[in-house]
Amino acid sequence: MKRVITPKAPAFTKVSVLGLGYVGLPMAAVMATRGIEVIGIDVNKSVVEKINAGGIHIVEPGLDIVVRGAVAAGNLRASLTPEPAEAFIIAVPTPFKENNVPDMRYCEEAARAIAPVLKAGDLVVLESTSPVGTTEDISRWMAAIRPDLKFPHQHGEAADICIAHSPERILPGRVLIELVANSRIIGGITPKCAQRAAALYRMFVEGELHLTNARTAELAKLSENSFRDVNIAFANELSMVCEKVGVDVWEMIRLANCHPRVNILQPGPGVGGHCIAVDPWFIVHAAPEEARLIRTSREINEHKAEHVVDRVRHAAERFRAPVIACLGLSYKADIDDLRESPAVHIVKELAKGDFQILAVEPNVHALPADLAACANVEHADLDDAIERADIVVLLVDHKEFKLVPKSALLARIVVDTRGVWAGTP
Ligand code: SAJ
Repeated sequence: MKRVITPKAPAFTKVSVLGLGYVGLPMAAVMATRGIEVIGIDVNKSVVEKINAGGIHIVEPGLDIVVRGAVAAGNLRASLTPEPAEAFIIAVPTPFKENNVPDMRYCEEAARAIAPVLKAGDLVVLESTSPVGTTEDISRWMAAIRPDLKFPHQHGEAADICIAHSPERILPGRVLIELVANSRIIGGITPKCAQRAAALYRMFVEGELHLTNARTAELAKLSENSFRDVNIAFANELSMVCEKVGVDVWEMIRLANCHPRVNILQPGPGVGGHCIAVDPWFIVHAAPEEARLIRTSREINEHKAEHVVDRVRHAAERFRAPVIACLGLSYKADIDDLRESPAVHIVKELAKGDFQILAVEPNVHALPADLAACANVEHADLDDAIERADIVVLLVDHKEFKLVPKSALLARIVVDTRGVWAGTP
């Protein structure tokens, strides 16, 4: 008898992504390229319109082509309001409030927005980096709106809805590669929730999927970013020690790293971005007595920006009306993301002084509103800024800045926080 092999039905055919930012938009676009019908939801009307026109609102290598292709193929569209789907991925910001207390308002709003369109059998995945317990909170927030459905925090494996946490791990600048290649942690409120979420990620992730419970997944993500923060704090502390004892920190770290078990990270003007500068506080907030190293590291990294401001102010004392070129505003090289950027903080602090500041940022069209409002801050072109400056402060190691010849810096005081021109007098 001839055996008929029927192709396996895809685990999910329609998925909704809430939050079309640095994480949600690439994720939505990549899923769409795998033939899944993807509806991206965002509260920002101009973002929705831009995506539906095949455009993007962020800078990320290759993303424009993928989004354009997915929209043109009819697999990706954006909307302001959620509609029924088989799976919902929440990728909204999780900032903190005053005193470093986590602000879970966007997650709660997303959960409440999804609840009305949920049906038995649906999956909800929280991707946003969140304090321990948030995935269970999502379940509670939705249960309050949908008493007709059984949720896993109450009904365990008998629940109608599966809910899991799968924290994103993508590195801005390498998003499209890492989204597919990186391994992922998938933490379910129940084992069935984890299995169901794994079936979704298996549709586009080539890296390994590690299944666990939601609370472990939440803390693992916070620990990954805290690990990096602690290690950068070590490098930043060393940079200040080196300044005090008259040693070139870049050469010293390069040599120390020749040891087979030593790998010191690079110092900088502080740590920025929406992840590493924020997430460690979620651990400190949950366990303030215990998380002493994590707290101190955050403090060192925040202090490093103040230290740079002091150095520049000190250098400026030599001039009657100092012109200061500040190179870079984003939180790291070759991206447009200004969130929690130490460079922005440093420029704002310097703007309080009696200086003329020339801010150079090739990845943005205009200065952020609060800097544009400062009468003594000008968005300048690189060559013009260096030409006019008494002091050149290198804040971000953008590729354009690496090409500046040392000869262009002669007769200027250089404060190089990234070691791009290490060895420059
Ligand atoms: N930095 C240094 N020295 C270094 C490395 C970084 O000063 O040696 C600074 C950067 O300039 C930047 C900040 O640290 O201001 C963070 O940059 P990053 O490249 O280390 O990380 P992010 O914030 O862009 O992305 C991180 C990643 N997490 C880890 O590497 C553990 C990424 O995988 C996460 O997905 C992302 O956080 C996130 O969204 O949580």
